[in-house]
Amino acid sequence: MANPLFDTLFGQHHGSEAVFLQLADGQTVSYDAFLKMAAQYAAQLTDFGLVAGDRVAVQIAKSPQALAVYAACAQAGLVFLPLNTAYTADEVSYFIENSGAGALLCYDTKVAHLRPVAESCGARIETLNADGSGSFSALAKEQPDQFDTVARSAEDLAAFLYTSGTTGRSKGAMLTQGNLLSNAQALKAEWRFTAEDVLLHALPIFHTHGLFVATNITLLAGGQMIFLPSFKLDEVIAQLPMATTMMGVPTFYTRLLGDARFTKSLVAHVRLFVSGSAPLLAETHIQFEQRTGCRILERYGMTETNMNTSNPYEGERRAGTVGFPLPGTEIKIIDSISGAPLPQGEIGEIEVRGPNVFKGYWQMPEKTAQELRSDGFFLTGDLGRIDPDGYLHIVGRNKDLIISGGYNIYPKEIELLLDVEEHVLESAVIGVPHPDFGETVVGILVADGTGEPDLGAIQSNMAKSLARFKHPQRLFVLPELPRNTMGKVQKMALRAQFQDLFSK
Ligand code: MLC
Ligand code: AMP
Repeated sequence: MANPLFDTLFGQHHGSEAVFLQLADGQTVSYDAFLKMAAQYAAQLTDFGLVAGDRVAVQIAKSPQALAVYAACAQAGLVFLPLNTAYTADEVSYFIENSGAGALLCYDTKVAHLRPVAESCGARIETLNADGSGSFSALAKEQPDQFDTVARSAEDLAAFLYTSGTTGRSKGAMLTQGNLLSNAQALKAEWRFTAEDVLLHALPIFHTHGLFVATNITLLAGGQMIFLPSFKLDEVIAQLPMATTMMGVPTFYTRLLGDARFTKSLVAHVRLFVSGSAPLLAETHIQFEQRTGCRILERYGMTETNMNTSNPYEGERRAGTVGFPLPGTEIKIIDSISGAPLPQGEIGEIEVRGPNVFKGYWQMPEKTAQELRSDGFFLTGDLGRIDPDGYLHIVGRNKDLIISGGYNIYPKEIELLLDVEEHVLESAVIGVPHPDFGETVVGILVADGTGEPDLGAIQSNMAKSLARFKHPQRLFVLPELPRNTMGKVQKMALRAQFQDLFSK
């Protein structure tokens, strides 16, 4: 096959008048119209001088046009690099520099901030706004709506997704065409997706969940998506009666359960609800079944690995577990110090191997070697155990990571900024339970003895560098941080101290 990802997901729909996207305002986009737009975008990106393997960074709102840029990259053999729309110009600058992107697409409102960095890196910068307007789409309109698909192999790169690290520096996870395609094929079969399916899509499309899991499966099956710009409760409730499937992070489901309009009859046509990206409380799973008669299907994945495990479509969906390895994927539970596999039932670090596992971190061979073993197993940093029936339970994390509303936040990145604030000697950032987001960010500061840290000024400084969802919701000053005999900060003790801060 000339280009496995494009041909299998997109190319199969050439000429099809079937609906691909239903928008909130009632408009629809057919597969054919979508592919014509993608062909124009592919031609335009190629006209910028980009060639196969070049990176295209995008920080744009969720829209059919934004999704067409993904399709265009696949068709032109370019590497799609989507960025969270909440990232500040500082954050985006790092991704552009680090990836060596050849082009950056952003909103009209951000172009002035981002132009200097794009130009200093030699990246072409154009705009694409939420309504589809912008300099990029204006140029692309002049292009032919047919494009000769660029030949690629399953081993070639299709996307870079940046994931933060415990050192505070983000790493570009390199995903191949084969990674994405094999995972979409496994999930389509496991979750029984067909052309009859209508997926309610309210996730962002700059992460694995909304971009690959939801979109690639729908494309493969030839189904439709109700494509909402974001998760807004009223809109989701209005659209649910038209859907057959929905995917979301746990916050989606707890918010739905908090609304009296969310009833069994509202979701009578929905055959499948999928949850992932963060732990779904067993309590939410049970309440959901009591309210709707449906059992949420929980699965487990990562940016680096796509999806690894899933509860069964048929058979028991066990609350508090993430099910079984997907076909072709292997899971091992190991002792994180010795690396030796542990006996069944014991808690250890989860390792995963399979066609879904990424190629490594962009230009970080040492980091790659630490996490991706030579035998192909990837160290997830998650702690788990396998029960006697083979279900994987995720019991914690071996990595210092907070997951807030499905977004990953690495404390180190925030601590590095807090540590250089005036009158701050040191800091520790922790995740504490939060009724809406699952976990949220709290910063603990120790003063340096020269004066009191100004918490208001510190919060505004955070806003200059960090996306809003990473900002500490609360800051506290303590006389000292709890440490063990080795001098290591005891975050467990801090989490215990602040665990009830946001309790209902
Ligand atoms: C928004 N805000 C958040 C937040 N999202 N704060 C903490 N955590 C979050 N996740 C802040 C905003 O900055 C704003 O702050 C306020 O909340 C309201 O903003 P909003 O835009 O109205 O947010 P809301 O609609 O409430 O969004 C919450 C959400 C959204 C849960 C719907 O975050 C979301 O769609 N999350 C999904 C993330 C996801 O797709 N993860 C998949 C990763 S892939 P203020 O103070 O200005 O009001 C992955 C692999 C795998 O993990 O296994 O899937
Ligand atoms: P990301 O790097 O954003 O892809 O986030 C991946 C991390 O999300 C994993 O390493 C897990 O810690 C977490 N995660 C994903 N799915 C689940 C789940 N179903 N239950 C618990 N944690 C999950």
